[in-house]
Amino acid sequence: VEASIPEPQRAAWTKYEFPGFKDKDDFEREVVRHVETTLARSIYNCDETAAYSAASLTFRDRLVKDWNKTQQRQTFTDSKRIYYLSLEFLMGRAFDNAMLNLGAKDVAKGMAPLIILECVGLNRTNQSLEGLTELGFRIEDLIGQEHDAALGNGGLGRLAACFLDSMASLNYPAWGYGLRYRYGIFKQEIIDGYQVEVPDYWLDFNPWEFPRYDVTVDIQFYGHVSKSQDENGKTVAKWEGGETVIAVAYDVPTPGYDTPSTNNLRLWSSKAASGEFDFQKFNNGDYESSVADQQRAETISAVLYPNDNLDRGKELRLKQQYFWVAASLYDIVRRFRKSKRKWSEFSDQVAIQLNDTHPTLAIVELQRILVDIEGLEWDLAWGIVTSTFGYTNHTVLPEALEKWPVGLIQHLLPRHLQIIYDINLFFLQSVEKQFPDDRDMLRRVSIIEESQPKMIRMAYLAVVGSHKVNGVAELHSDLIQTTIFRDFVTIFGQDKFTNVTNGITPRRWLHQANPRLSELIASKVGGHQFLKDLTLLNQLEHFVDDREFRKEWAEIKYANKVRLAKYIKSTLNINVNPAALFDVQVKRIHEYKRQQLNIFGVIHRYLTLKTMSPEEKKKEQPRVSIFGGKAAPGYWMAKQIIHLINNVGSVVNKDIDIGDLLKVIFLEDYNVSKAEMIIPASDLSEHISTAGTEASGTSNMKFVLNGGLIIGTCDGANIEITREIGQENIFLFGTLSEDVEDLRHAHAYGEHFIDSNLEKVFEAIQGGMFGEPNDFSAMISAVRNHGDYYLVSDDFQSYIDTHKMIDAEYQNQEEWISKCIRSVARMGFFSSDRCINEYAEGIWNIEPLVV
Ligand code: GPQ
Repeated sequence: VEASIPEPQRAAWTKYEFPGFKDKDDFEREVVRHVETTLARSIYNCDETAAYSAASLTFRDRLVKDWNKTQQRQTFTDSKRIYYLSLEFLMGRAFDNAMLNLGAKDVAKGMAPLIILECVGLNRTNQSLEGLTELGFRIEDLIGQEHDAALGNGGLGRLAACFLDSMASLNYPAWGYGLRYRYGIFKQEIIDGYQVEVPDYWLDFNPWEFPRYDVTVDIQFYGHVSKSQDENGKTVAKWEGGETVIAVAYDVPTPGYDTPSTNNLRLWSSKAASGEFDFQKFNNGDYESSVADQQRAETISAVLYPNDNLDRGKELRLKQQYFWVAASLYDIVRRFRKSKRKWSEFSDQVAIQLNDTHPTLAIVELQRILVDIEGLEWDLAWGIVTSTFGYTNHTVLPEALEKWPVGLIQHLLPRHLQIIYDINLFFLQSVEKQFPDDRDMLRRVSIIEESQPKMIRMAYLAVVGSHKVNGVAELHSDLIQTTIFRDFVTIFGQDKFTNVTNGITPRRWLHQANPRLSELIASKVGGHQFLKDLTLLNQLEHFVDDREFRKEWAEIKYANKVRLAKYIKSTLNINVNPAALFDVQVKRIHEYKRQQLNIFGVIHRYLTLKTMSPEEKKKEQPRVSIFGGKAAPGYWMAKQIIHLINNVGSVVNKDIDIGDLLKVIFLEDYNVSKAEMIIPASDLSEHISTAGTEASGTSNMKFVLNGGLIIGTCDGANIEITREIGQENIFLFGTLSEDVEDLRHAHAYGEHFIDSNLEKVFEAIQGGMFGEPNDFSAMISAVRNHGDYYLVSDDFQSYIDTHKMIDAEYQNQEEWISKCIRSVARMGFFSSDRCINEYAEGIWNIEPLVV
């Protein structure tokens, strides 16, 4: 690295290299410096926001050093890099994570009294010891100042964030590429029981991003293609005209845990090519249209589409996709070019992973660059393309599979449409050769769906253009191979398809979210090494019967529940008993995830309690049913579900007959930071999707890792969690995925039985017990009259039976705690480190690079 600095200057550069901070004193000095100079505030009038800012900037300085070193090392060793293309990165907060990953949180904690004292202008000497201790905890308040980076909808976006953490922690040279939305996922407010969406403007002060105004890419849209012959008689295509928008890079350092490796997440922001605005128009008095171009350009990266597991096919979304993909590929190719290697070595240097089909245009764009701009032969280029890309599928739900109208692509990306047609032509020709007698096969696997209008099937394009296709849990990977990609398995062979079961980072989801549990575990398994090798958790099995250990374990869970109870009190003014069983379902609201099944079960519980005598009630297990999650703004049924949950809560929570036996809570605005508080407080969590619909689920892993048990269906990663922790430690119920089709078919032919317990629930709703019955008639009708696609009625009885069993088991706290401890001990498999290592070895062919 040093060799790049000319000899005469080298001494000066190394002599004055920024030292960072080493101890508490250094750290405090840096914080004060940032308050005084960077923020230009007096240390005596700075508030918590400023204190947060200064502390963040101090950590950021440390991070930047590691980040620069990492990038330099990657450049000079010219190592293969993995580029993770994702339209969503649900990062949450960065400050606490940076402190923990740098291993310097204790240094910061030690100085917390200083920050706070100076900042609120208190006199240190007048403070009692108690006050000091109390002030020392205020680091949590500083953490609370940070706005979540909520550039994602749910599991898919959070998975990308966990992957960044693992890739850095494992020292893989990796870049994330995404969009810098000005508005992340909306903030949810609940007003009169209804969801209301509020924009999430999060960029007021964001110390974690670095604008790179010098790193820009011109992105072209619309226009036309002209074809001509070159001197050798070869046809060359030229994409001309149209409009240009500029992509500006914003870089976010992503630190690994206990390693200097700090990778880069590059987010693109859109900006008008014509500079500020059109002065000509402005001077002519046409102010509105003078800013229109600028606004139109900036609109591209303005807002995250708030749909989860749904494709809405909006033109602006397609623009976002191409804008981000083209900027990222330009950047990747530019970096490759610097190495002066031959194009045939491209995939030795570059691996690109497509997080779902959203970045599938990258396949077409790389082919375009190689053929149209670099002049490579089609077949050679296509070989490079397919060996570069890997594609991860995250759903089999038909409404989520992306399709774009041919006409729209023709209009927006005329050259890309031609390339897609050629890719399809060559693909179908090879299929025809392979299966000459199967005409229907061609229709089925064509990238172009011959519908009205014709549509481009992005998942098929992704499969054809990648060398590996993976699902995200075993069941899901089996399902894609037998359903949506079945023909492609026949064509390409089994080897192209694989499974990589999802994982989660134990740094954020245990160490950061549940620090006391992390410390307790560390004290038993030989320190914090388990955070880097989660299989070390298995040593906890030796302590299942250790009385002291169990006691502390239970205390920690209780303390986490108390914290959540306080939060519920402060936000909703509802008292919940921390000794009750906390039963949690937090995730996006979706019919397939079946929050409706849960709330019907809660209503059944309420009705049952209402029929009980005081003596009978005494034997009942008190429960708090906690819900949280956002509905896509246009998803009417999901909003009805939220409404029903809230209405049930407002009836049940003030029913004095019921008291602590049942409380129903809807937590507003579920997000990453709230998850960090809620998950450690759960006794039981619900992962109850209709079998075969939830590709994996990842919060299921987080809940178990934090010492909670699961009620779940045989779906997604629940199945592998069961395999790992043992079926005695999980409450499974419901239809198996292989029976789902038959049941749906049977419903369609009228063989549909709704048992009396569910009938009673429906009657209560329709009788107006929870507000205007018409508000919920569609929900009931979906089950009763419209085929019950999600099999709520089929699974209802076994669901409530299982809950009954859970009540009984929870009363035996000793046995319950044993189950929790054993489960945690067996969760090692679900680290995203394991998952990333599998990608690295099986798909990316990439090695770690220690900085
Ligand atoms: N997932 Cl297709 C999303 O969060 N959003 C989406 O649009 C799609 C999938 C989830 C999926 O529902 C979960 O089962 C997975 O655990 C998660 O992706 C990560 O793979």
